[in-house]
Amino acid sequence: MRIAVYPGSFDPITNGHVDIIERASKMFDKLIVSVLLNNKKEPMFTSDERIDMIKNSITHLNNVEVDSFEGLLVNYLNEKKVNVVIRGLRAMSDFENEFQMALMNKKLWDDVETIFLITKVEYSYLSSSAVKEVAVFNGHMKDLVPDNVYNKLQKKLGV
Ligand code: COD
Repeated sequence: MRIAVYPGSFDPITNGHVDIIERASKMFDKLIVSVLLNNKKEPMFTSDERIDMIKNSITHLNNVEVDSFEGLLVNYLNEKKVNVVIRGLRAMSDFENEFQMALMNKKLWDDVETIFLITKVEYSYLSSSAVKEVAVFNGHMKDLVPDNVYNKLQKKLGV
């Protein structure tokens, strides 16, 4: 069985993430979307909220599981017996960071392979932080995130 892990902060999941999940789910028998719990970035949403939002955004995909992990990604991959990591690339600015992360993971576990999926043009400007900023200032973000995330953001921010 071909299995891959798509790790991230997903704070919150955006339409850009969903697009990567949909495309990766067609390439593998099973895709595990996994949320980092002990992120050094201070998240807006709790891990349970982030996991729920991902689950609610991918109900149309039956080979995708949602999970979480703490600590090093390679340790988690080892536990799961999965050696393929999916990441998304938007721009050159992503590349540097992603390249470094992929090399570090490979250094820690030589069997790890990272597959980069290029964003769709319409999502190339989209990030969780941009969505949060737009939401805080009550800007239009209905087209940027799944409906359940839009509702959750509105509730959280009281807008
Ligand atoms: N279009 C395409 N791809 C996108 C889009 C978009 N619009 N938005 C985001 N993405 C991609 C990102 O480029 C990224 O590849 C992925 O989706 C997830 O994005 P985020 O922002 O939700 O998650 P990150 O980048 O904060 O996740 C980082 C990890 C948690 C995976 C990483 O920090 C990690 O593995 N930490 C564990 C510690 C570890 O093992 N460290 C060693 C390696 S340095």
